[in-house]
Amino acid sequence: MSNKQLKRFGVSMEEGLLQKFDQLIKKKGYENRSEAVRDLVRDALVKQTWEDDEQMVAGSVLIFYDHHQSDLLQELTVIQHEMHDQVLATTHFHIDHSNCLEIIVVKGKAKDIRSFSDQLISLKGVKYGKFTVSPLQSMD
Ligand code: NI
Repeated sequence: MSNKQLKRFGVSMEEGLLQKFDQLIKKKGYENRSEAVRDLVRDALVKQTWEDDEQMVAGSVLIFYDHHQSDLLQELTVIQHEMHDQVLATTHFHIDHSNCLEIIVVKGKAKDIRSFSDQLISLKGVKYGKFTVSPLQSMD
């Protein structure tokens, strides 16, 4: 039996909560409740994967920083070299005279990727940092 076969199930919820859900669906542009629920379930599954230390995950670390900050470029390079097996690509954008935006694509065990991401984002001079996780395979 294909696991892509659609199964129907009933969901009960308070009227007020359902109204808010329908408003959200409209705002986000979903065709129907089913598609919105599927995305919520996928999000929850990816989030759970991310919490399991040994799970393989892929994703990207986005960091925004001032390249004039002393030692920062050196520290960014050292941390990325220490994780050379997990870093798939790094793209650097010179946003203006001082600021840089860097996107680092990574793949590895959740615990290693989390540690890598935390190290980069917490560096002095990094003004904003965000990690986004992606599933490694389709969750259909
Ligand atoms: Ni730059």
